[in-house]
Amino acid sequence: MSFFRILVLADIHGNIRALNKLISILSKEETKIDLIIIAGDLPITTPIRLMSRFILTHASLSKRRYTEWVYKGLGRSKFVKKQLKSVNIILKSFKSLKAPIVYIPGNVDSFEAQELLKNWTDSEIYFLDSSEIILGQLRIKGIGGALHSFERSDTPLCDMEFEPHVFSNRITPIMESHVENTSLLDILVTHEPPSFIYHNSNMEIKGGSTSISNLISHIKPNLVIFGHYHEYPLVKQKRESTSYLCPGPLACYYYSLVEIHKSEIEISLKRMNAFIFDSINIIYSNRIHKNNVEKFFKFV
Ligand SMILES: [Mn+2]
Repeated sequence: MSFFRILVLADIHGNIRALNKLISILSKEETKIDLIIIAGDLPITTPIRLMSRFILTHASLSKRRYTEWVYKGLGRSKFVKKQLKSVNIILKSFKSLKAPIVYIPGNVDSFEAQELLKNWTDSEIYFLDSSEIILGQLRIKGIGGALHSFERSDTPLCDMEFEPHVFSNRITPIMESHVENTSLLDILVTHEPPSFIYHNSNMEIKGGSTSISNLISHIKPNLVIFGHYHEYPLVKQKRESTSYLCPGPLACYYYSLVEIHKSEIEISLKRMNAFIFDSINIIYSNRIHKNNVEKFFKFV
């Protein structure tokens, strides 16, 4: 493999307009993609009609109560239908890039949406969750799901949110089965980030998983890819040790390209202009920090 280009995405959240725009940009530029890696949260989570229905019947716009209603309550069957429909449309759109997809599930992926992704036969998809795959020179390990946020609720609400000890158990098989092989480029893909602290003049946020950080110190991958925290699209590129990439949410028109030349990795973060009336972008974009994230973001 002399030159290899990977399109890296995360947190699509059903934004088909952003995906179609990306596909048309790549084809206009004649940017050939050899592999697509998606770090979770592909299905839609905020279908406008379902959200309106929730607001009408509950007279509230509480994120916690909406999440509970669609995963554990009466909204579930309609929500799952919307998720399946969005997965179908998105996977069909990806086909025009003619590249295999490596997918790991995010916290919002319902069990049903994951089954659809796992059993998809119309194009080449490798579904990784506490498992690995070797594709040419690349060895990719994937861990799906995310840590449950105690600030939001007492118990996990989404299908793929886990208490810390459960999440850590999901990582153990990857930790124990790892065998060093210097002829392969190791990529670790997770939805949850490794343990971090984000600190600027206005705030200090701690997040991520110490179990993922421990895994990274054990396997020393060449590249770690994660998503979930839409706030911090970032690249920390290192020549001799592990590089980190959070491509940012495609829901908000972020994506990333990773180019591998021999064993050199070159990462670039990209952002497209969003459509003005894109409700999915509007819902998520207020969370994004735009100024110099790398400077304030540290892995701990
Ligand atoms: Mn997520």
